[in-house]
Amino acid sequence: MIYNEEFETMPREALESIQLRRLQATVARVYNATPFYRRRFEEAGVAPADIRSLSDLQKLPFTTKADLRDNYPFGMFAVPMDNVTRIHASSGTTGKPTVVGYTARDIQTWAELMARSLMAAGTRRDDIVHNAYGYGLFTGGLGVHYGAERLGASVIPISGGNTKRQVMIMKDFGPTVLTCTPSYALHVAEVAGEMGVSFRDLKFKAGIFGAEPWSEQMRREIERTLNLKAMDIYGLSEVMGPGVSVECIEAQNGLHIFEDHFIPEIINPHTGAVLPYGTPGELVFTTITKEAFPLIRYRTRDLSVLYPEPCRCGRTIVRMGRIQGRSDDMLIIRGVNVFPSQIESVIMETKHFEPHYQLVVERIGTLDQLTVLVEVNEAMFSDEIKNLQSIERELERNIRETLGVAAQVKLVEPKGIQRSEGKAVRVIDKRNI
Ligand code: DLL
Repeated sequence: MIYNEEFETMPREALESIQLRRLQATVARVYNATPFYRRRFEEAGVAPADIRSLSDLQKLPFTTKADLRDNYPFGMFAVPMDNVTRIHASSGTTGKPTVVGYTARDIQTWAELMARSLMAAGTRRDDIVHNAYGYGLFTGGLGVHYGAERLGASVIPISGGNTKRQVMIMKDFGPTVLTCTPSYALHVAEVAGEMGVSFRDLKFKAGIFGAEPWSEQMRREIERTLNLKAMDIYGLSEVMGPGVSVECIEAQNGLHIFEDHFIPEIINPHTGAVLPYGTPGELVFTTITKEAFPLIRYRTRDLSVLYPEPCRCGRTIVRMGRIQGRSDDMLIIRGVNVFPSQIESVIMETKHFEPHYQLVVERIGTLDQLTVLVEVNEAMFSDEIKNLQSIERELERNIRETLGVAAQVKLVEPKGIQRSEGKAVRVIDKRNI
């Protein structure tokens, strides 16, 4: 089902003419309201009047996370503070958070796009949404919350954490849609198991998971253990929060980007050159309706690919492939580039393992050493040492053969890897310490 038929299934030509009009308005607005953009545009020798077609977008300079940091906290807002009704922030791994602002209208737009997302992923008005994304500065909790309300579903604002209580509420309230990070979904399932509660007896039909990278193999594992259909939702605070793109339940073939609000591009992360549809690279977004915090050509660092063909669900908006990793997550181990999600795929394809792992990178002398910590279950852990060792060697071989990288595998006892209530920590990089 489609929440906003008009905009989600609009003929491309009509959509593109709306995009151009909105882009021109946004560019004029940021040029006049935000000294940062005026300076940047002047440096690039471009003025709002130069944007005459959508391809002129390429004349505009990129915006990066460093620009946001330099203007911390509110320097890039394009409206006076008395028009800002909400502030969110995303905690970076280092230093200050990235701060974003919303006007009342921005919040309305976000609610609409989240309503579209939830419906695309299979949510209906009579569903009960168990929303275990964190409420607070993180955009996940409140983003889903407003969307579920806009759609007319019932929302349980449980937030993350206190997992046993979550399981009790799942049993008693009978929610039908679960929203949280994929890693937390697995953790909830594990705690439910310990409490003697099976997901087969719960009422979930779908889970709408995002906010962290996850592989196709992880999706299958979640679908198996939680007995629901696992849908992928993408977004980032800077651009809005969750609801920038989402899979549709009909085709589940890439994530539909709400192009009447965001213009996506894919660029070569090294040269900045715009790449054609179908070529993988770094996702760049320009927001064309946001008021408080418009972003021009924001480099997300997320790696994906765009597919323009219309989907059989009827949506005409472009689709992006599952996020393949972040360019700044890429590990270079003795010259070989690897993304944590690729290791995850190999782990999940090798039998024996629990879906809990962590990658540790160390520098020994001048060489990087990658250690893969993977959990095994109770039964296996009490197995003979030599069997465990042969399982370790098997995974090492699979990683080497699939990714061409030498890793050391260490099996970890059950629960040996820390569980997350939000975004899982998959990589521990000891090289900078
Ligand atoms: O994680 C917003 C969100 C909340 C998305 C709930 C989906 C669900 P940030 O905290 O700013 O915002 O983190 C954004 O998370 O640049 C990606 O690297 C990663 N990410 C988000 N969704 C996905 C996904 C939210 N479906 C950063 N797959 C982004 C892979 C994702 N990575």
